[in-house]
Amino acid sequence: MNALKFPLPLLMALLPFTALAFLLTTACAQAQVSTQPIPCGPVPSENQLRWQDMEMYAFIHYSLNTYTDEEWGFGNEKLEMFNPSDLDCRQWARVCKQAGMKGIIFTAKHHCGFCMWPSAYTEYSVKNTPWKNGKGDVVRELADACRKEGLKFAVYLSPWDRNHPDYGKPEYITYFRNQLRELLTQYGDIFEVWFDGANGGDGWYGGANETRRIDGKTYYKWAETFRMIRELQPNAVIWNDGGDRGDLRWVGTEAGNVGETNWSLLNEEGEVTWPMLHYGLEDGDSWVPGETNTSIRPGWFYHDAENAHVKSLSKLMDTYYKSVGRNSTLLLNFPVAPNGRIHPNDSLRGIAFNKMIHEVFKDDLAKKAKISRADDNATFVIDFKKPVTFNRFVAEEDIRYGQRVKKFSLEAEVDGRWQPLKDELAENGDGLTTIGHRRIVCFPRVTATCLRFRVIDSKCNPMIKRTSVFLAPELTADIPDSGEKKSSNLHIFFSNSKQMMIDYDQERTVTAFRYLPPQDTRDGLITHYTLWVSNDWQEWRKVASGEFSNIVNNPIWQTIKFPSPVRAKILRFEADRLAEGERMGYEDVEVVGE
Ligand code: FUL
Repeated sequence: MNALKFPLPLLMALLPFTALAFLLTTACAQAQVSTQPIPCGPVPSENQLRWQDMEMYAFIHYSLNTYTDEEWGFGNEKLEMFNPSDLDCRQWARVCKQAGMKGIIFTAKHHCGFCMWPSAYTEYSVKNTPWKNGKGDVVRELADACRKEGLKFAVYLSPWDRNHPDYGKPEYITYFRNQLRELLTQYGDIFEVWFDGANGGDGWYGGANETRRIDGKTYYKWAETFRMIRELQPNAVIWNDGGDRGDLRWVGTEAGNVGETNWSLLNEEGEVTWPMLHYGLEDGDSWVPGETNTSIRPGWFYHDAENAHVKSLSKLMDTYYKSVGRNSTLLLNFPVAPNGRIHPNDSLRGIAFNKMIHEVFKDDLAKKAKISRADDNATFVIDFKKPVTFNRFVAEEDIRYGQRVKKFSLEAEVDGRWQPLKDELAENGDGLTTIGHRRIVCFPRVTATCLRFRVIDSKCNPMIKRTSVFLAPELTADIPDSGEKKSSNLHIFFSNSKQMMIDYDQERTVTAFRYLPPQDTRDGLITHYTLWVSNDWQEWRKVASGEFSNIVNNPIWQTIKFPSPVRAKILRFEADRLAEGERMGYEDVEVVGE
């Protein structure tokens, strides 16, 4: 038997589970069975391994923004607004569970500073709202609901606080840690702590109403805060998007995908650039796996206007393949509606998503096949014995010993001839790079008698834990909703680099203006705007001005609703601030009328 020429660790590395089980029963294998494989480069901690196995968990965004129709609150929103008629954390937990989520991360405090629990350190919390006469605690209700539904619970605590007077001063860090201590000591086990790096500068700040910029790397003194987390919640993983490296990394986009090449590594020190976030760092010195966060609808918070834009099933499946299927986890957001419940459009779609995942992966076609290792060291041949139709291939590395595989190939034997398969979701080449915890390769249906999986390049000997093959049902293509151009009937021109004129022939009643920013660049992306209307090009009336919150990370359609409908023939859209560059950019605009 060929295999006996190799030491056991190497053999374990090369063989799939089924073959391994066979090998371990042979006399030769028994003699060496206690030998531990040697790790290859950085390896995950127990916490990171447990976290990675969760695969999918939910975000829940709910705060005062839910009542102002905003994505980022300014910090002076009225507490009276928080009085949900039907708040039901059990419903959130049930929906998330049925959607296949293993836990929930809750926005205990978003950037507006409003605390969803009665913190002892601020008056800006549920305790001063009419909801339950100030006796309520959303964090408690959700933590309890999660436990009842068998879900894990975690918290999002925004470092940026647009309400707090001390934000920007050293005193604020004490406040922030006091709040974190409350969350880490009063609500049972927390599986993850989420610190958002966003800071748009301006805020209410106790009435100062000004712009406060901080250095995210030094201001929050993360090392000390991390020590506190390790002590109070030793099993929690830390997600940190600014400053010191946490246990997990952002994947550089909120669109719901990580690179098809995805190393769970980064360097402990030094600058982290966008490609490092998106693809990891092949030679990184630390294990920092990527978490793919995205929302089930365009925004993170609930907006009535998005009820028809909940992501389609095929979009969600695409997200799954580009996150869990690319060695990442999926953190999928469900916003809570003003009544205090997850909207039925989101819950039904979430549940359908989970059903579809089960449908796709219910029958491993490789189970009935004969899996053998060919003469080459890292080649697996899955012999179905008869023609079998499939379109998904899954490989998993035993990441306890590091992430090893750099490149692999897949070939199907059709009518006696081997033909290469390529990842149809790949951005580059054939897309067959890196495996990690789980790699799902999607390709058009093929009917073949054999499938050949070959590790072409690997850091150390590959340790493949499992290989499987599936036939996913075809999903019909989506009709784009917000993707189509809306501006076709408008005359648009620029009177200068930061001023767009929109003329629509005749006077109309206008209720809103919508802006879709450039999609692949920050250059020209408008963060602050002013909007004017006119009927004659002479007299201009200002109808709105403000900020497009979170537009840089999530460049979705932005809607400026007018305080009351206006009659106008021309709109003037001014860019007061750009994320980058000198010239305003747009992908599309829309004038909404009666
Ligand atoms: C972003 C925030 O600014 C958004 O509001 C949201 O919370 C998202 C998850 O992270 O950076």
